Amino acid sequence: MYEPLYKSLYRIRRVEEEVARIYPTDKLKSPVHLSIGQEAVAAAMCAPLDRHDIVFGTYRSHATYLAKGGDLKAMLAEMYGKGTGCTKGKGGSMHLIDIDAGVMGASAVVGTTIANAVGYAYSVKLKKQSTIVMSFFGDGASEEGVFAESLNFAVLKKLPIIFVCENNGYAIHTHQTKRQGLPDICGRARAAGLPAELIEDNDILTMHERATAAVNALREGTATGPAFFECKTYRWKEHVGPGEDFKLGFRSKSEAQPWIENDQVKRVAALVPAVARKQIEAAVEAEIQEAVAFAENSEFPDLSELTTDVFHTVSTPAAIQKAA
Ligand SMILES: Cc1ncc(C[n+]2csc(CCOP(=O)(O)OP(=O)(O)O)c2C)c(N)n1
Ligand SMILES: [Mg+2]
Repeated sequence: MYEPLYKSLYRIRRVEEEVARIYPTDKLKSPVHLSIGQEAVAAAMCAPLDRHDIVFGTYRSHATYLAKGGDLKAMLAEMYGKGTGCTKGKGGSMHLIDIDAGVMGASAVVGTTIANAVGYAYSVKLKKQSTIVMSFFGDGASEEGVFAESLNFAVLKKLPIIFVCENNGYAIHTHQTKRQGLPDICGRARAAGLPAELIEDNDILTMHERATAAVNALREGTATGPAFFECKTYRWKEHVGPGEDFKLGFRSKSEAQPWIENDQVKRVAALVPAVARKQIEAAVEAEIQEAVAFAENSEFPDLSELTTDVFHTVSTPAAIQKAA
């Protein structure tokens, strides 16, 4: 169990470190919301899912995309704005999608994919499929009206969905306690009728154990409706971008320090035998190098792509120029 978990964790951490390294060169054509420090949530919660199961994420979804098996080459090419990217270079980091891997896309609009995930779970139920849907969102998203509406509908219709709130304590620069009169997200889920569990300290092994139990319960039919997890975690980097934000004054490095010391990547690394660990790390490094080269060597989309995948179609370059 520790080896696949370590591979998933290490891969996310190293991909995002590479993204942070490349970002200042301006080769990446997309803003990036990094999950460095938070990888454990996606790695643990996605681990028990099968490839045909479905996840919906947010603009901070590199970790979810990778943990669910999303294609790394298509992800990096997307962030480079290349035509080989997962949305042909049109969406960037905030709109990662890999339908084959069950990654159904993300949105920059906070909270929106919670309802998308519930809608998907409703279709699963109507079609009597065995798919499990997982919805990832932040603590800030739990303040959107769509959160309450979606939870209510999921309970009402007994949908096969697991909600995962990645509670990193902040919505941009504002702490949860400065936004929520009652900072108890699990409490709100329970009020909607869901079984809700709070997992503290970014604890990957507890998350893994609890996610496995919830997924098995849905598969075996011992659970007949949705489940909810609030996973406490911490973002090490700035809200958007590759740097740090401790100088802005809304949080301190000393607040972050215990989370950094409680690094789950290092924790799981120590549980994997050294030989296996080195093999995993070498394989991930090779995959990243190959994916970066793929992204760099790919072409930008053709000009004609400007007018495809849009609601209003203007078909020829001459027509584009005329429209402009
Ligand atoms: C509907 C909507 N309102 C506001 C914003 C601006 N905004 C972007 S990210 C963000 C914070 C969301 O915080 P959280 O859900 O905790 O996610 P995190 O960034 O911490 O992962 C806000 C308010 C937005 N994108 N969409
Ligand atoms: Mg947050």
